[in-house]
Amino acid sequence: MVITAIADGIWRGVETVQDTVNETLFEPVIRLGVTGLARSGKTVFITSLVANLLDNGRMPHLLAAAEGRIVASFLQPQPDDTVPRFAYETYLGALTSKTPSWPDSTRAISELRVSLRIKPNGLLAGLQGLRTVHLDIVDYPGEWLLDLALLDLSYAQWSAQVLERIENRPQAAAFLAQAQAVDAQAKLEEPQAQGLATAFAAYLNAARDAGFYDCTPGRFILPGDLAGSPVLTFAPLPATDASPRRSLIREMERRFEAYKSQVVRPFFRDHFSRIDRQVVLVDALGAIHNGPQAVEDMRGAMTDILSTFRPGRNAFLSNLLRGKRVEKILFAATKADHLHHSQHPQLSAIMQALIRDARDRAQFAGAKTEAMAIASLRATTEDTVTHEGADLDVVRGILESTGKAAAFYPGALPNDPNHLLGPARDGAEAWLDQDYQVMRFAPAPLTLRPGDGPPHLRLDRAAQFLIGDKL
Ligand SMILES: Nc1nc2c(ncn2[C@@H]2O[C@H](COP(=O)(O)OP(=O)(O)OP(=O)(O)O)[C@@H](O)[C@H]2O)c(=O)[nH]1
Ligand SMILES: [Mg+2]
Repeated sequence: MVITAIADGIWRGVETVQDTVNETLFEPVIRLGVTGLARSGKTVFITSLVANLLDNGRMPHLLAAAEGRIVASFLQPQPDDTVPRFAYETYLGALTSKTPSWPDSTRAISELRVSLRIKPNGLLAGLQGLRTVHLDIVDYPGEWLLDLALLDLSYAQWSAQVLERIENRPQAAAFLAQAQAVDAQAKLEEPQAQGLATAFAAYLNAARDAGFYDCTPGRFILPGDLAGSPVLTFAPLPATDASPRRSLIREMERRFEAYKSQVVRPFFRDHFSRIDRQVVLVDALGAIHNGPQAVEDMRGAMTDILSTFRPGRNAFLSNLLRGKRVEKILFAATKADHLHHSQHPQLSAIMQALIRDARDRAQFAGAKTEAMAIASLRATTEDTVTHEGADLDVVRGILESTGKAAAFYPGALPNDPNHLLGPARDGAEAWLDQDYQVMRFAPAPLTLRPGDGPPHLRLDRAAQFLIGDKL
């Protein structure tokens, strides 16, 4: 018995060594980060991407798929044991059931590994056998990226910045009144700290709903399992001359530092720093519908997100990355199936103008960036109707609110993106000559041919940009 156990132990050891050698030498791993602000379409994107990699009949612009070189693709256990698994089967189930529905909102990080068996191409095609490429997809909230800026600030600096920024925002009135009323130098009373933190979180949520993106600390909006813990029980307070021991302000400062070291840094260290390719999803049509202010905010968010990927942006991060950097970043406007394809070039042009601007402002150099308009899961069909004597390009779908079929025309996007971005930059209150509508369509019931994934728009081009060169 003992001998078997030893032999078994040795055998395992050998196996493990072999596995690691195999993995690093012959089985490349691509870590693809998928992020975006709340409701931007991350969960639907990953679900449809994976379904379309497993059945790649609808991926003609992913070259390896078009050339028939993806011989097999399958889901595998992910490498990280402590990160929740992306609930692929549940989400796909919801999207493809008889009465399809969109997946529920997700609030934290999750991960999924898809492995692809690939036939090599080019000169080596005849000489080499099949290769395995692992794609580790990591879904995380874009709000967490914006926390990077906090690392450079002391509690006093952060408080001053936030209080100035929110001074005139109606959503912040209740919190500000509370913050002015407390005696920050008095001894800490926990209910008071909790009251301030709750009011501050309520402000952040209201601001986010009003379309502001600068709603950090990110975990106040997406607390996950940290809800109620001291690292989330702080708020900005006006500066005081002194901060006596055990005072409210001293404790707030301590918790702010704890948030940085125990929440922000671990995320960047354990997850962000390992990403090779990144897609940032943007609900551009939603922002355009909300008006110039929301578009300007979206531009700001894209600049801030891009600047987190700038090597040297932050000492902590440069040290962590030590020269490793994200190689490709795709900004994708999602839900393009709300537009007839005759308007897709305009939406793409708006995204391209936004990222050019974000690159300039973030002084971004390095990773290859690209912008496009996609629909992860196409919920509409196209039609042309006659309206007041003229042809109008519309999309048709089932409205989520009523369950009824409807034709929808969102408004004409300008050919020159500056006609939208200019007024947004100049602080216009409303669009001058257009209103842009949005509608929520339910996912359409699907009948898929064998080998086909769910219908989409340009998901294959997105995949080609992100991982095509590694297949
Ligand atoms: N028509 C259409 N709607 C989409 C598409 N992708 C997402 N949506 C809509 O956008 C909503 C949000 O999509 P999710 O994928 O859940 O977004 P998320 O970024 O994961 O959201 P959170 O988990 O809340 O951060 C969905 O419920 C749909 O209403 C798409 O390709 N087409
Ligand atoms: Mg989600």
